[in-house]
Amino acid sequence: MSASIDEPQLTQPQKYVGFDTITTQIENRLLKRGFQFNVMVVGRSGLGKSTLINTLFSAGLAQSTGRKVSSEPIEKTTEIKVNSHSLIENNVRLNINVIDTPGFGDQINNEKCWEPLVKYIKEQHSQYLRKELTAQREKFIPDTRVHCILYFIPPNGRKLKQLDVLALKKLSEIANVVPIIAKSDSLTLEERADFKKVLQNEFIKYNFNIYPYDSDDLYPEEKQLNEDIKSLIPFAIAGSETEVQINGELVKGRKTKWGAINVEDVSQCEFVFLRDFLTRTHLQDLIETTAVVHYESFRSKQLIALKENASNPNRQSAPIQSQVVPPSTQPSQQDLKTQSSNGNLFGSTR
Ligand SMILES: Nc1nc2c(ncn2[C@@H]2O[C@H](COP(=O)(O)OP(=O)(O)O)[C@@H](O)[C@H]2O)c(=O)[nH]1
Ligand SMILES: [Mg+2]
Repeated sequence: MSASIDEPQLTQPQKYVGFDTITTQIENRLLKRGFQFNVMVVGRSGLGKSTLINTLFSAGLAQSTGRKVSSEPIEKTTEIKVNSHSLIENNVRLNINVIDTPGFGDQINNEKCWEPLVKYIKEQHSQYLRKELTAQREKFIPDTRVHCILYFIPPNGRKLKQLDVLALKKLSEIANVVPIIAKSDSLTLEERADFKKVLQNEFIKYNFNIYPYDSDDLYPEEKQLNEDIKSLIPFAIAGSETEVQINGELVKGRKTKWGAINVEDVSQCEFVFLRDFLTRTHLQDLIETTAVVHYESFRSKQLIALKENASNPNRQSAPIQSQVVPPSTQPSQQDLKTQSSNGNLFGSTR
């Protein structure tokens, strides 16, 4: 027999009790722990991926790992390189993993060059799930799940190439994808607006699941903000790690024979809109959406497969193949034990 519980009555305590400090208590605990943000940059070499990451976080987080001269050999496959950093602003510590993908789209035959990326993303979900399911789980499971993918589109004014269509489709099914027009300083404002329309139509045509998503949980003003952001996507950005003098002021910018561009001037490019979106309005939402939408969908598929396997022992999923494990996430002895005792149940990356 289950007890029925009445609707709670709203009561104001007669004197101050102090439970309203719970928000400060939560804040203090969170501050002690710090925050983790994992961002993946995807796009062909030389599109300014490393430069943008450094411009975004105003720090040297990413080295230019692309080819410097044409005589350097091209990577044979898409590689995955993870760089970890801790940034402090006031008393907030943000741990950032930058996941770079050199070699993406640089081959003569780029067929399936997104596969290592899809595999990496699923691998992080799988690792998290294994840790969650151990008998003695850690109090805080280190989070290596990819919270945001910045997808760089070349500024050529044309429709999407087949490679971009397929990569955007696959990636947006499993992670928060934010497409951007790279090096937009090479376009006039008119060309930029036309190109943005072309791409927005392409996104509709191919029905990409582009972040941010609609949700009934949002307040009207949050819905409005998301609509405004959707009309800006893909952000036409320019990045620069160097400071230049414009009108007597030192600013992050690029100087050419024809003039100078201040990347933080919204009349010249949309870098500031992207930065505000990623850091000031949607940082927490990117992290949360990864957990409650993308990871949750992976988790439920895996657990359903596990149940099916248990009821039908002849059906087996593929064994796990760890292709890339960032240094900070090497599985512990405990994990390895769990992995082998669980057999191959969580390895399927369907
Ligand atoms: N015009 C222009 N050049 C850029 C921009 N961002 C980066 N670059 C330049 O493009 C080259 C490649 O940049 P890098 O960040 O290493 O590209 P990655 O290979 O995608 O990581 C460097 O010479 C950068 O200075 C940009 O927004 N506009
Ligand atoms: Mg680079």
